[in-house]
Amino acid sequence: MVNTGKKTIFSGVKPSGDLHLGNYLGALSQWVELQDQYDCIFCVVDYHAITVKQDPADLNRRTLEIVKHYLASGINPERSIIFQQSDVTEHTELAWILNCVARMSDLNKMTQFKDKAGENQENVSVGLFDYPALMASDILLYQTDAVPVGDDQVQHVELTRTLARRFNQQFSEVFKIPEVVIRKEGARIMALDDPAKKMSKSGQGAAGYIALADTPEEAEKKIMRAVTDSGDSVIYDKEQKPALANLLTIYSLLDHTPIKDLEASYRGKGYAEFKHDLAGVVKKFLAGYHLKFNCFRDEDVKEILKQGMAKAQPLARETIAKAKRAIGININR
Ligand code: ATP
Ligand code: LTN
Repeated sequence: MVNTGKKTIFSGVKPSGDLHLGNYLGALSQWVELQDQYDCIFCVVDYHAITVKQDPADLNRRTLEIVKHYLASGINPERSIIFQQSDVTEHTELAWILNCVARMSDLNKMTQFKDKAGENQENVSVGLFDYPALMASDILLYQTDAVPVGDDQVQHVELTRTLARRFNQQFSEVFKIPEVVIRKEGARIMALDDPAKKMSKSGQGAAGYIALADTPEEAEKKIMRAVTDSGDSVIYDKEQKPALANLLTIYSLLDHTPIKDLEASYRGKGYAEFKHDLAGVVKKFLAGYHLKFNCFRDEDVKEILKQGMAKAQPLARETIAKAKRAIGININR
């Protein structure tokens, strides 16, 4: 990435499961739009995936698949850097330094750890607990201005800001303080079978999420079976009708139609008609998405990752050198 004077965006996805519509609407589709105004860096964060057990062959395959999702969503590797986290070893190096700045009390506040570890806190990996320090490292290495993520990651970006400020104060001004960017609608797509839970690729049955790899027919069935609320008028009301609000959000984002217009066109019509049409919208979206996804070959993806690494590494090296100098390491060389 040449220095264009534009602000820098950084974000990433873990290669830990099937990507779903929540990932697309909350993250990927937002990234695509940001490419016009920012220098963007999109990472496949494989070291985050191994915080829970992964099958090695699956991890490798999924890493390439995530890149294909980036490309199918519209990320342009000519404009944005796409790379694999483990290819740039400065990520784990800075994570260690940040581990020594982070306090137990910072990490103990992280709700995602509590959700993921559940009752099993003593037996999960230390990596799962410490994961936000690695995420902070990802972001801070690139002097990132803004981090577009879904709502569930906001707390981790806030921690990143805390660690950056603390480091700058304790040593010297090394890191830029990043802002979080979340979309107004779609930052938290909910599970189709339970509107109180976020759509998630792990820890949920397949009925709750539409995988980007689902066939249009599978997706149609999931939409038709999605839970709805009592009543039958198609109105957006997050409190009274959380399931319908979620479906309206999905419809609106995929069809590029404001929710108000959808409410108007379904006035006097029931849920069944609405769901039938939404299923059509989702099917059409997935069919187009699969056509794009299937165009990319593994060889092309590996080349994109190689080029991405070559662009990301010098940026990461510059920051880690500054950070090490600030803490008194490598000062004489
Ligand atoms: P898991 O659900 O297995 O914990 P995840 O989907 O949260 O994983 P990633 O795949 O790394 O984890 O997330 C990629 C991006 O998608 C993140 O920015 C995350 O905030 C966003 N995202 C994940 N789930 C949703 C959702 N239900 N709605 C909106 N955005 C989401
Ligand atoms: N923690 C995120 C993935 C992630 C990320 C990042 C997102 C790792 N490093 C840096 C934005 C910026 C997740 O679980 N979705």
